[in-house]
Amino acid sequence: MQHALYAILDLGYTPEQDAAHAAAELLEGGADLLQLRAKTHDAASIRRVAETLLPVCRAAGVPFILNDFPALAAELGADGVHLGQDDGPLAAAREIMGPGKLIGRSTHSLDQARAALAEGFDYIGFGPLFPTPTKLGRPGIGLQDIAAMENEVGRRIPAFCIGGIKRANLPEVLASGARRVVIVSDLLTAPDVRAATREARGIVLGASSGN
Ligand code: TZP
Ligand code: MG
Repeated sequence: MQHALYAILDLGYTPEQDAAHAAAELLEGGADLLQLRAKTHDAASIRRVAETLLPVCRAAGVPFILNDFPALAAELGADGVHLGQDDGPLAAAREIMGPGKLIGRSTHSLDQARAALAEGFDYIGFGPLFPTPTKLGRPGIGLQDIAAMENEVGRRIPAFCIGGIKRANLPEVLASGARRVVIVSDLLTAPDVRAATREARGIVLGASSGN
């Protein structure tokens, strides 16, 4: 299965100077998409970090996605941009990014997932499934809508469950119907990022064998 494990290099967990090394470990561990997420950094530092991550992703043949900033993503030559519910319509980002780029949307309900599919996004995030310190202030949406979301949306565009997912609860998330996941803190805070990523990937792919 393509793009089953989406990793986010979040500068809230990884200091700027360690970002390229952590990204390399995520990719060596088998992450097959990488996003840079930086909620409290200025544009200059995001640009600086992105410029170190891009060649790491290129060397691994993994798409590099920038969170939040379509213009910067386009300027850097990123492979895509990720937009939240409040980050504007797809058409505006598509216009800025040009053709052939991945544009993803965060969704927090089945209705929002349906809307993102209808609008034409290339992929969605769906969650947070569980409350998570990585995205404070958002309630967990639980596991009960995953199967319907996969059936309606995930069969048409890649749908990544996200939020509070860890290796420890991954089997439960997959058993609820998830086929692709984003994992942030459980990988970035692991003593061995590469080994943790490899383990997570093994769990996801194990569940999808035969699909
Ligand atoms: N969007 C919904 S939950 C989340 C984002 C960016 C954070 C997921 O991080 P973690 O550490 O895997 O819970
Ligand atoms: Mg955003």
